[in-house]
Amino acid sequence: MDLKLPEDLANLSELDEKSLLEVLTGRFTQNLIYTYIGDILVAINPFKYLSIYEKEVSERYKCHEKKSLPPHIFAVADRAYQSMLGRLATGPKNQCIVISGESGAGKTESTKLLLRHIMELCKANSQLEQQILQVNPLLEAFGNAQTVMNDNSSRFGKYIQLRFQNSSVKGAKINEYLLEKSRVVHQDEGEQNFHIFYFMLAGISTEDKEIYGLLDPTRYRYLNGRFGQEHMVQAWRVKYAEVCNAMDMVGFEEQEKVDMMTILAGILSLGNITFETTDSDALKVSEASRGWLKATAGQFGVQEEDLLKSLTCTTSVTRGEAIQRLHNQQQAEDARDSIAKVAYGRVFGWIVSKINELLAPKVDCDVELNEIGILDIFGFENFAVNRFEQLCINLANEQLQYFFNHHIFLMEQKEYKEEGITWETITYKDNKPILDLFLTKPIGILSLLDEQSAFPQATDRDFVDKLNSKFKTAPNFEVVRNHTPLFTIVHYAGKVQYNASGFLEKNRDTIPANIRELFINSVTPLLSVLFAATISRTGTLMPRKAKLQVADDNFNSTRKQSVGAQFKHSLAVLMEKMFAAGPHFVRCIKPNRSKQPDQLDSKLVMDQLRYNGLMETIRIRRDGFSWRPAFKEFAERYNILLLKPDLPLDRSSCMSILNSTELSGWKCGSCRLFFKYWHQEELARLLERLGRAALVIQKNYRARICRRR
Ligand code: AD9
Ligand code: MG
Repeated sequence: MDLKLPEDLANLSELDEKSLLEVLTGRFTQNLIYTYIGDILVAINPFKYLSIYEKEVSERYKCHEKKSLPPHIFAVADRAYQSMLGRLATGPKNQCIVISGESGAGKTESTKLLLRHIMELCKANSQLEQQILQVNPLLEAFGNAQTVMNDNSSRFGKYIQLRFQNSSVKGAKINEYLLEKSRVVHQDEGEQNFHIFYFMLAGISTEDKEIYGLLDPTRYRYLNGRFGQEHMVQAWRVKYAEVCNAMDMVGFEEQEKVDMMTILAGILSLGNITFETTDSDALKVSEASRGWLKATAGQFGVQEEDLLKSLTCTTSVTRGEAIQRLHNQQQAEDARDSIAKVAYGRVFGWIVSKINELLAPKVDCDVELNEIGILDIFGFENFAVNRFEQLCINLANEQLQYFFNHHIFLMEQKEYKEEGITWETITYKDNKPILDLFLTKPIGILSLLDEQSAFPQATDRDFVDKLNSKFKTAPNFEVVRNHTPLFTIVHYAGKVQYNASGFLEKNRDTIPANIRELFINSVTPLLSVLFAATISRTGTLMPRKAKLQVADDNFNSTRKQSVGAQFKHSLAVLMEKMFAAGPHFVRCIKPNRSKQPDQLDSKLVMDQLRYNGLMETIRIRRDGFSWRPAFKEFAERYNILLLKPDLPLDRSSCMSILNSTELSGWKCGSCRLFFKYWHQEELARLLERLGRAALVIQKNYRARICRRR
């Protein structure tokens, strides 16, 4: 190992931005994309295949000592797994691996590698292992798309929870967050619709194409009338076969697959329906798209007149009387697009709940299961135009950064203070004020948005005016003077200007009653189930007993929560779970914006190091004590080192234990001990040595007994 290129940045003798960048660049040019900061892994996206993920490598990283092998993503998986089994140290059994980084930095690829290695570690039975591994290609096909930042960008967030009974995996559960449904009907320049549409059109057989009523891909408006060049089509064809295979492996039934594809075909046809006004000012489906109307009705399994009605008018019930209001052209187009979005969103939600059903652990309910969760969300985004989706995505990233800061800086330094450890406080960029700006009640951005969404007459402009008047002096908010409703937020990762057009509508996300009714009456079984049932918070489908509700999406509540409120709630639930688990961090770095191998743009990388607070992280890992067990916790586990299991669980026992070892550099506070991150491994080694010695003694003892006989 080149001494100037340490594997652990916490060992850097000179700590400044320049030397930090030099080390990371030096390592990157030698294809060393992984570097530690103590127990945290920094990963730079290589944008090329590296032969560091083979089976032999994975073997070497099983139950290894951290210092004995170069930094690797497999080592993080190993550490999480060993911690869950209580082999490494004291602390909670449940673990979470938090992967962060901007769009295209490598989070999803890291997630897949982590999953793969954990499956290797627990020697999962082959069927369950395959099912779990096949979840990713399936979710990616339906939930990822090409954006200007990443050709395989996750357009939803996910938390994968692997459930274990002792050391063996018993099942998995996925929570998904905020699929970007608007992509189904609109994509910005240089972007695409969800992968599955292209995979399907490229891979489907001529026969099935006819059955589903699919036509030439370039005819579809929702795909912008474009398809790929031959080499892309080839690759999509392979992907389609993979998706079909994944569905089979996970356990989807044939009819369900057929229904799913038919609904997708229906969405594409629906997008081609256009409207025109007649001489008498009435609205009708344009002559050219009558065929599309017929096709859509067939694919959705609904009556053509019913579909037409739900596109061209709204029915509302006032005092028991149904009143019909005719749409104008814009309203009809909006109705068409909302049908497409809601149908796609429901299919996606259904896939996730189906996966959860199929992968639910099959164990008795009194069996204790432990968990390793892997969080892979959509990375921080800053596009030419940033909409409601970007606001939610960036809020999720703020929340993650806060989680990181809280663990690494806040809790640690608070304990030094409480326990009287001499310590020079390390300051870090606290993003709590930005989180408060979003989440505070009653005047956070999301509450204001809900307040405005509740007024039917309110406009996006009104919302921005409210923001401007409430937050004009807030440090992370900037007023934009423009006739478009714009505002700027200074995020931890940089300034983002948001365009609030469509915010209220997206936040309300209502489905008109007649659209729901249309689908409930569909003869396509899956469609009618999707709309007759609602997907519960636990992800399973629940039959709906109540009569039609005017609006609802994912939750089984009589009053619909707004999208913002739901997202806020699911983030809070997620955080609660994560705060109770042992955390492991992977910080992904994007080396260049052009997605090229072997290119590192120093400014881009430096920006990420700065906003991630990497310098401060190195300092705290170098000088700080990341493992801080209470006396009782420590003595309980390690008094065996003195071969006196009955020692009292107090400070003096801890001192006796520690003085019997050669460990140095630890400190003792008033109620707990303070250790460097590497002490955990040294103690684990001592325990192991003791275990081995005990085995030898046992063996000799048995041999003696046998001889005596
Ligand atoms: V987003 O927030 O979902 O838009 P991610 O998930 O951070 O983003 P992703 O993992 O999708 O990024 O990585 C982007 C691309 O970088 C991948 O499609 C690969 O082509 C490439 N990549 C990332 N990590 C690796 C790796 N370890 N080895 C090789 C990689 N290529
Ligand atoms: Mg991703």
